[in-house]
Amino acid sequence: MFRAEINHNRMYVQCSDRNSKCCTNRVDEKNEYFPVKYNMGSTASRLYSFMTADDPVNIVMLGLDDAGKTTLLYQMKMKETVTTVPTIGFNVETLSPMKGVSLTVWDIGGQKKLRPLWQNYYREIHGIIYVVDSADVERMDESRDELYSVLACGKLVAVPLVVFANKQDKPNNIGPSGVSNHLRLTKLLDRKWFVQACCATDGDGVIAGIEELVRMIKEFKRNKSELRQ
Ligand SMILES: Nc1nc2c(ncn2[C@@H]2O[C@H](COP(=O)(O)OP(=O)(O)OP(=O)(O)O)[C@@H](O)[C@H]2O)c(=O)[nH]1
Ligand SMILES: [Mg+2]
Repeated sequence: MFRAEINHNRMYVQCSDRNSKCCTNRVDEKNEYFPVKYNMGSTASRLYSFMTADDPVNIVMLGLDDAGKTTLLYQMKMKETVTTVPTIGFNVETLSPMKGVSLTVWDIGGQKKLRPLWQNYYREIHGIIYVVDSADVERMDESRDELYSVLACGKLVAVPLVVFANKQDKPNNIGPSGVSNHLRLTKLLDRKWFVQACCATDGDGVIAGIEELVRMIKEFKRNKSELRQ
């Protein structure tokens, strides 16, 4: 858990576990959110603004609680399995999954009471990762409804989507085509999307999904800049 406060145009972030405090320049006049780097619910170790990067690629990672988002984030970042706790707030990491590519990934807590907050992170987003527990058939409809609420947001028009059909190691999983059917992905005609089977705990399928997302984001950015010309 951490607490953030604004004082004299500086942002202070305090972690309850280590009682560490650090600050950065205030970056958002509207107080919408602040780009805080926060590691796995442990230490507010770095603070930075992705807005100042030359060619930022910002990705929001969403999905129901327990889908495996945070596990996936750190598998992407460190190629390791980490022990997670339910995310209250968010984790953010910058990844370099391949040469010349730098992605800022925002992993937002998926508990029901936190989902109304997802929309606070939809600014300047170039890609969406949606994580599904492929073995949680009971909550597949809930997951689909949440996905469609996300995609209905005007700030995410045409933003490419990769659905990670996670937990493929679980014996009762419904596979990527089952996830695709439940989520009715073929109905999505207004954006590029892709379903990737994966296992966040051992890393299977993770890189393949990211490669596909990067390919789609490049196309999305190219189209956007062509439209501006
Ligand atoms: N068997 C299996 N378990 C997984 C996999 N990915 C994640 N888990 C487990 O699922 C549980 C939830 O994982 P998290 O990454 O914390 O889930 P989350 O989506 O971040 O959840 P919230 O932060 O509450 O939104 C943990 O016990 C993980 O170890 C997977 O591929 N296979
Ligand atoms: Mg989490």
